[in-house]
Amino acid sequence: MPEIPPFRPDLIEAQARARWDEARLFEARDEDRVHPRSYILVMFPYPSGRLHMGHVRNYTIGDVVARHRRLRGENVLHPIGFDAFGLPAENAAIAHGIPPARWTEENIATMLGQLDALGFAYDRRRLLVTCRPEYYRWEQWLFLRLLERGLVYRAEAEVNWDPVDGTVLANEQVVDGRGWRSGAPVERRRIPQWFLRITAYAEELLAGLDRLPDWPEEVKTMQRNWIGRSPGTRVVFPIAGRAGEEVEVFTTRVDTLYGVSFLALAPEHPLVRERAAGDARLAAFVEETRRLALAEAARTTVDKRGLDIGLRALHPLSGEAIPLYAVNYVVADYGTGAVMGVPAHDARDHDFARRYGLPLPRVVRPATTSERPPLPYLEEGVLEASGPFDGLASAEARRAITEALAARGRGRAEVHYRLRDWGVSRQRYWGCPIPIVHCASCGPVPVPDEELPVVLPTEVRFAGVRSPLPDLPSFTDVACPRCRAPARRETDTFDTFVESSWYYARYASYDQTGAILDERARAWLPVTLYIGGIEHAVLHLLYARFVHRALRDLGLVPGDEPFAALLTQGMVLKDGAKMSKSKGNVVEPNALVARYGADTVRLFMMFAAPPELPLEWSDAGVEGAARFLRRLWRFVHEHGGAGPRVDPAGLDDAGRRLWALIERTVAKVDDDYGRRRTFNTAIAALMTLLGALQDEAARAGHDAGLLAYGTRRLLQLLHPIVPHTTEALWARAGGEGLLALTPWPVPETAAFAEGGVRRLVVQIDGRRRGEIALAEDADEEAVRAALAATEGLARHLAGRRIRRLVVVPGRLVNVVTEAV
Ligand code: ANZ
Ligand code: ZN
Repeated sequence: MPEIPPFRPDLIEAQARARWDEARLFEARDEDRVHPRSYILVMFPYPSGRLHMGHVRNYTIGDVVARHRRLRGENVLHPIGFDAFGLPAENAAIAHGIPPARWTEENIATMLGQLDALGFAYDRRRLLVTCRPEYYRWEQWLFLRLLERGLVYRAEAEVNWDPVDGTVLANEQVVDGRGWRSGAPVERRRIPQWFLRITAYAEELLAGLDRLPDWPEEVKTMQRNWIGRSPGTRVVFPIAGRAGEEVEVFTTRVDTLYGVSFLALAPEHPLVRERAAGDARLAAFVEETRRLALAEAARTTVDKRGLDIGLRALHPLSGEAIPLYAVNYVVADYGTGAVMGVPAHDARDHDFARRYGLPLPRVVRPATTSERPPLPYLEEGVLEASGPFDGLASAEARRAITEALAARGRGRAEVHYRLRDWGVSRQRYWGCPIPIVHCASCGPVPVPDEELPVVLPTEVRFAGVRSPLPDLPSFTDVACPRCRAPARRETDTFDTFVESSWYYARYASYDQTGAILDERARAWLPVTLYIGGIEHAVLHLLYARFVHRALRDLGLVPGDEPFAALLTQGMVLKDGAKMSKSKGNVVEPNALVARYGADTVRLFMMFAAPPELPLEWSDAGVEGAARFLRRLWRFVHEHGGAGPRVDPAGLDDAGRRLWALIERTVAKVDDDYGRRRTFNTAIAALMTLLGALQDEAARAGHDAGLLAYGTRRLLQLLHPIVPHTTEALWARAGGEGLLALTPWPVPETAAFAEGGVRRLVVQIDGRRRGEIALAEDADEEAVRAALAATEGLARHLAGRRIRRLVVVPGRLVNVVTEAV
């Protein structure tokens, strides 16, 4: 027996990759109109400088799916890029004086090397880097189109202001309420910023979720809650003694209208501001609550406080006088920024009314019992003490009361959303410049298309935290595009979520210099399967769904949704905790690949857990994966080989059983990689198959042909997971050419036949091309499957369609084909 060469991942992996690269296997074919297309997309990384295990898991899943589909004959688009703008590059520049552009590009080069070393089958021509002008110029172009369509506006919004460094801080730069560099208490300031009108699509974004059956339920629920559709009523309360003035509230429980005992206004409400001007106590209260800058969530848990602002409102139906309070638990930017206080039926109002001794009129009682449950009673029920509406059920009462209000011009039905418009301005340097010029006489003026891109200067010096852009006259000082007077360029840059909201489309038209997208985007989209972390369930995925609709309305992309199916991979854990730098429990992919080779890492990752579940890191598991590959290596070298053709009719019982196992495994693994996406169970089946082949090899009187055939099937099926090792073994197992080019097997169903099996000669277009095994009672579908599954035949059928199929029982299959 010839000596078995040592298993050297470092050598065979580089060799396999060189052969694939030479064959340009992974380039998606834009022109191919014959093969079915699929677009497998993984969430692109931030170029931090190194891959972490979460990336490796995400990208291995994508790679297995992409390779499997390609082997099945699909034309697969599987690209990679970098989400390259963002704060860490700026922080590195501040800390070490390296320009963000250089830091970023160096990291990208390093990470591309790491991705290569893992054997990911990307179409590298399409590499997309969002901080390069050839990418972001189209983002600026898109922003201007949205502006034309009324989907962009400018409004004041609050930012974190560091009074010592004299700059706006990102949320991540505020630590315990203080600036991360200065340590000064951070203030809230209102400044004008740019917004994208995502709320214009709120209803559509919500309804679209019902048409995404291949998205995880969990993600859809999170998006529904984020959008937060809330049907209710707008109610108008006139102000006593002030003709024509009124306070409007939004309520989802207008059935409790007769239980109102006060109106609660946000401290930012115009009426509160007006009253505060002449009331020092009120002014102090407003100032204090505003400084607390309570997030919406916090306002529900805060200790409820308020101040009577000295005005009375009139109940819109009963005419009763109601006090007005400025309170700390109503948010300014939801509904109307004012709430009708119903202490008997709302928990927050209840707390408040108790503290200030306000009445608690009960107006809803349970429908089913005569008991009076304790207050606050939050359920729906039947109305009482509600004038003409007594006895109505809550839902009915809402309709009737809304109608009565509408008839008096005091209200109407309205739908509100929790979703806010998307603030895209960042007062940061390392981002895409917003293509606007501010002119003293014309106001904000769009940069003309011919002047795009507005290039971000990369030769900049950081003196502290502040963005260098506002202090760079070569950037800021421009002529107004409209009136030519001296004007100033916008120095805010885009939120980096803007780049990631449309990159999936640009991969299709990656080299298009004349337009943002072209007909290739229409051909490739939507993404067949999008794979990434659950942490992007809301913002990124919602922004991309919004921008896709905007692109659709510009006629640039097909359909309503960017991602037909979504897979959210589970976290990588170590000792039960998330693997992360801050926890100090990181295993470096680099070091692991250097020690074991990429295939061991890939195999462990895919075997340790199904993709959606958390994966517990285990050194023993990695060792186990390495052992399996060494076992495979030895086995193929000992027993692999061309072997004689299998004659199913000549197999003994044990042989028949092995053959059936081989074919069953083909069917199972295909289903596991495809429909079920349970890569771990596929691997388990393949481990069983290797065991069975080893047993067969040890059995006296085994069939050498069957063993060789089974070994080739094993390598084919393992290939998407451990592509390098199987490629290196393919020739040794009697395979021809590149394994990565060998069509995916189809199970020979004859192997499962209860009765006898016959060998039939196959003639294709008049020539004898080989033989197939068929069950005696095989139907036409089984014949077709057997043709596709048989090594050596598929080649003659590639790119052709079967026009006629004639089976001469027991002897011959005659196939006539035509070109497709
Ligand atoms: C009276 C009432 C009685 C309410 C009752 C609830 C129960 P969602 O589902 O979130 O839309 N609300 C309205 N605007 C608010 C604001 N700016 N800040 C804080 N709370 C606000 O909830 C709508 C309900 O939240 C509204 O219905 C209002 O309180 C409150 F038994 O009005 B309700
Ligand atoms: Zn002007």
